[in-house]
Amino acid sequence: MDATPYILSIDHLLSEEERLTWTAARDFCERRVAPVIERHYEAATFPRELIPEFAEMGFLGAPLVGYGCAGMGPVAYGLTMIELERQDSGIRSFCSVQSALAMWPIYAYGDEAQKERWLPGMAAGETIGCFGLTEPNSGSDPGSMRTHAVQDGPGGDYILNGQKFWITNSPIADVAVVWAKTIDHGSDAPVIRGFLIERGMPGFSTPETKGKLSLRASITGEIVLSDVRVPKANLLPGVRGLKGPLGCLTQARYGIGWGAIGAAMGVYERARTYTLDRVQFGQPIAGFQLTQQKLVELHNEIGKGLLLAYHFGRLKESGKLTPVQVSYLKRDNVRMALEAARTARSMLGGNGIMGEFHIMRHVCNLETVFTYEGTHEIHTLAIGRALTGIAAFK
Ligand code: TGC
Ligand code: FAD
Repeated sequence: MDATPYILSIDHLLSEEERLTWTAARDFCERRVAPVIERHYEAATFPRELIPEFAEMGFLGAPLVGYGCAGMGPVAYGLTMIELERQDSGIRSFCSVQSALAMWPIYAYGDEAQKERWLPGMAAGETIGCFGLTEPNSGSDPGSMRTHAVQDGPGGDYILNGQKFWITNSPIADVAVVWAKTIDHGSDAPVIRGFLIERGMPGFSTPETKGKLSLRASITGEIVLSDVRVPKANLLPGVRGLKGPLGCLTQARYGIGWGAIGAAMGVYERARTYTLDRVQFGQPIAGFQLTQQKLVELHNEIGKGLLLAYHFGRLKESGKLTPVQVSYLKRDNVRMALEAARTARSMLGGNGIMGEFHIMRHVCNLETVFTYEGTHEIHTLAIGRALTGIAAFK
């Protein structure tokens, strides 16, 4: 009997261009990422050799228009995130950080000189960016950050001091978008501003964080700022306040809300294949009712996640997507993917913990995805605030 892995199809809802983008991304990821990812994960290394190919595929700065970027629509962009994360959340992370957290703030808040200086090289994968918001004592509550900038000298340079923690790509970054408190001329209240810190600036260092048991194929580090002198030209002029970094997070969380579906698809498809092959008690374990129930739950949850992402993708296209809708997407699809990965792992029995079956890696990765870009709890509270009008963060 021939059986389909998916009953729901969204193909008829996609444009020809979106379908082609999806197929090309899947083909690329299967050819270039799948064969090397487990090796990199075990060695805790990132496949840097693939960066020029990510650029060629248009994955870097994908949704941006001009400056060498692909100008993908929100749905096409989401579909590429699915394929990257179907292989590994760390690979999707690399592309998310470059596109949504490093390039997007320059694109949205930078002046023309900053855009022309940085964006083409970043789209080409020649310049790597990172995003420094989290600090050792400031995670879910970024408004409590201590990193600060003080203006100094006739040229209006800034002197930055502080430490950022858990920063994806910082050890390999050429430029870091760093958020710091400063006091604007003529004001006495500190305000959060964005700064472009360049590799090589004295006092700027990015030690690597070792020992992660999750997202091992992604490089994570700190940003240490010790009296770093930053020219005024490196201040992002277009935004003031916490809405600056939160605006970037809204872009990145949107991509994660799609990417998580890819991780869930990957583990579901492997569990389906495995349980059709594996025989116990004289029949394939996919023939047991309890196994079929698990497959059906995984399958149906993926379908709902995809429809949610698609719906919000079309809203984004029309410029109507709100931050709380993005919280809804990130929260629900990541929870779904993490639960799917744990269930799929159990369906492979002992083999479920082995690297060669590619499920345990997703379980471990999704623990990070559940936490970064706003924890599951923080998104719960953001949605709770929208539903009740009461902020329960404090
Ligand atoms: P709140 O008073 O709500 O807002 C302050 C200002 O920001 C605006 N705003 C947003 N703007 C855009 N997008 C959003 N999602 C926004 N949320 C709020 C808001 O309108 C307001 O603007 P204005 O003009 O009135 O000043 O701020 P709050 O202090 O109450 O905080 C709310 C809370 C807790 C939801 C927020 O702080 C939060 O999201 N915390 C979580 C922090 C977080 O997500 N960190 C992520 C770090 S980066 C990362 O994890 C990268 S992982 C990289 C990878 O993929 O590898
Ligand atoms: P905390 O904020 O200390 O939270 C700990 C626990 O308390 C969580 O369960 C949280 O939900 C809960 N909690 C906190 N406040 C509340 C509340 N009000 N109500 C209920 N529960 C609450 N950051 C960057 O800036 N740039 C990056 O590139 C980046 N990359 C990352 C890569 C990795 C691998 C990881 C693990 C993290 C990364 N982060 C990055 C940081 C990430 O965004 C933070 O870890 C996350 O925001 C949570 O902050 P925290 O770890 O300090 O946890």
